Amino acid sequence: MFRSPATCQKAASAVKKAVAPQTTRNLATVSHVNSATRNHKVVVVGGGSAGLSVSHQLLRSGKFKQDDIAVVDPAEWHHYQPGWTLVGGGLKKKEEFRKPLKGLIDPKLKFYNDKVGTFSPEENYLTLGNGDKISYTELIVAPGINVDVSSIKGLPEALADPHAPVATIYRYEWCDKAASTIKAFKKGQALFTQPVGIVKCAGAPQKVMWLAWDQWRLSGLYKPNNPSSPINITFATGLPAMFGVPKYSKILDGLRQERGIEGLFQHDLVSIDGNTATFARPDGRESVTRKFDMLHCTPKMGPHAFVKNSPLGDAAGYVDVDPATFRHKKYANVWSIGDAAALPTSKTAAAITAQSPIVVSNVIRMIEGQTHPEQEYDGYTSCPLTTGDKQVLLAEFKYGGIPKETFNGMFGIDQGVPRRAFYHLKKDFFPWVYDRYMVKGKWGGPKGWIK
Ligand code: FAD
Ligand code: UQ1
Repeated sequence: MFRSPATCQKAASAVKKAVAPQTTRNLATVSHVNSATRNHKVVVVGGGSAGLSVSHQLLRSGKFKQDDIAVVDPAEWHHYQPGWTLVGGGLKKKEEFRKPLKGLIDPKLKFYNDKVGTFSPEENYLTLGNGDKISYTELIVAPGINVDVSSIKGLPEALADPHAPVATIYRYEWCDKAASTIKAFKKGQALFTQPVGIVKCAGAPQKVMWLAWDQWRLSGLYKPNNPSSPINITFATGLPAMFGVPKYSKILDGLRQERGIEGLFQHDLVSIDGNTATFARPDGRESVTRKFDMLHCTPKMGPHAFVKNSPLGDAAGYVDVDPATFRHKKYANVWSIGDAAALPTSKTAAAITAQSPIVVSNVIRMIEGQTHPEQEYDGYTSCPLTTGDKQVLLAEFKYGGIPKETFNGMFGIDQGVPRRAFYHLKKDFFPWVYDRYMVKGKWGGPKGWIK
């Protein structure tokens, strides 16, 4: 049972002082917030994959009443972003993967359809874009990351030009342009890029390439290792390998070679000018230019400025949390999961299926007067790699890039082998279970449905 908000806040503050002595708490500052509805036990920043999962899992615990939990998000639409790869590959329509955000939020949650402007973690409140202050006992920060199209010179203009054969599945606006560009492409050099640095779902830049490869080879436009092939394909990545986990990287590189796709490693796209792409090289090496006739580009990504410039960000701007418990390293009543969190694992919705129940359990413990989080995260994440030919390699791994394969554990199936069953998981099952269960707080990923 919960105590009254005032008692609860005092108790929570006392225990938090004990565990985070460097944090100055001043609940007097909170009390000047004049509206009771602007005072919540838990405030969740972001109504994306993480924010919706967590806020509904908290609600479903039965421990919260009307407006105890608030969600803050300025968006009109909620997107199932993993679907954008399927759109780029010509398998689905983009409208299938968005829904009005308001309609996904349980009426028992208080929804502020506004952006967070600033955080004041010393004083347990944040401000909205309209200047209102929202105070909290526990704060969960999950606003995702920014896909920075302007990180590549010339890209915004090329994306906006309907005649330029340049697209990206990384933004709703352009994922259907990726599909039409791939479909219309009949001859010449196709270039697919991946930048240095953190991106969401690190496999997606090559997933769309494999789907394009599949279309072109089926229509006879791509012939591997054949000089008469109308289309040639290059994968240019800022990274030194096809994928961050050695087991899967080796298999994917084998596919690349077998299929005659050129690999340019440690090539980081920095600008495009007409049909010329320029790549930065590491260790002071000369930049490289390449001509292309079609480009699928993955922009650089990074933390939102309002997180980066706040007291919550680490040196790189991600929310500075303990990678096992999700508790902020400085502010004991601040938590973060999802893309915005400084977690050394691949940023995916699959990872959020494992993170959400843990942060929910830890936050509830704090609200109930415990001092230490109990549950710990092992870094689980997954990347279902569409490899073409209606197959998917279901990469699943934990911290350290160590494979943690659900179906290998259950049935002894090696998930490094691309399979048709995994293709249907990716194309049909995951979108369905996300929509019906995950955003409602009822899906625990590899652990199945949450009771
Ligand atoms: P998001 O889902 O991005 O949500 C962030 C929310 O925060 C948004 O609603 C936004 O409006 C809100 N917000 C932003 N700024 C503010 C602010 N100032 N105040 C309040 N709210 C704010 N994952 C997989 O598991 N499998 C895949 O196959 C896969 N493929 C992908 C393919 C592509 C092309 C992309 C783009 C992503 C893919 N992902 C995949 C990754 C997955 O979509 C993300 O990891 C996941 O959506 C992250 O969830 P999140 O809640 O942290 O952020
Ligand atoms: C998952 O739960 C999920 O969410 C619905 C995905 O889509 C975004 C995934 O890609 C993956 C891999 C999972 C994990 C679930 C299982 C059963 C492996």
